[in-house]
Amino acid sequence: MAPVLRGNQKGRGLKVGVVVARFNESITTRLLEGCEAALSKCEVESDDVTVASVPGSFELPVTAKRMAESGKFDAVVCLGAVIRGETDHYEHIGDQAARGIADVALATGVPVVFGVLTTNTVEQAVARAGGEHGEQVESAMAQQKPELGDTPGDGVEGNAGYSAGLAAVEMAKLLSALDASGE
Ligand code: INI
Repeated sequence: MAPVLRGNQKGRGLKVGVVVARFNESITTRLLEGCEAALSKCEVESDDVTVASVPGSFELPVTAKRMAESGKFDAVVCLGAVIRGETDHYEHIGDQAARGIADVALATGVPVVFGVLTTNTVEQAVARAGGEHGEQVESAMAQQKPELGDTPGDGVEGNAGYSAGLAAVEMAKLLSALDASGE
């Protein structure tokens, strides 16, 4: 069998940009906490993390694009919460955010992670941001450092920001391993 290249969660030295939407801020703040907890577990230095705040999820792609094009970041994480109950244009905002984020990753070659919740209700969004009291983030922080081969979401599936942080590190490491393969 051919060897399988896979990223890992050893994030020391990586530079990560995070864009977080303020719309539904009580939820996106939890996502940001989860993301920062994951990056810290991966030993990404806090000085190597740049966080940009934007009004809503619609503004995530253009900001992620500016970060990705700067050449300063190994990965970019986009965090937002689009909730159906609160808007008629839920579909437009969710779709444009998803399409825009995918476009930025493909156009720049920088991994751009989709940490945007799209839910029918506030309760569902709260649950996917770590639950009422953020227990999942706290328990994530108490865990051992992730092992090589952990899957994004392991241990703290309840916080999509945590999963997004792990995915950013894994993808940055995979793409650099691909660049180095065959050298
Ligand atoms: N932005 C969100 O991130 N989530 C939402 O649920 C939402 N709703 O419901 O409208 C939302 N709207 C704001 C939008 O992202 C832009 O900030 C705004 O349209 C200005 O461009």
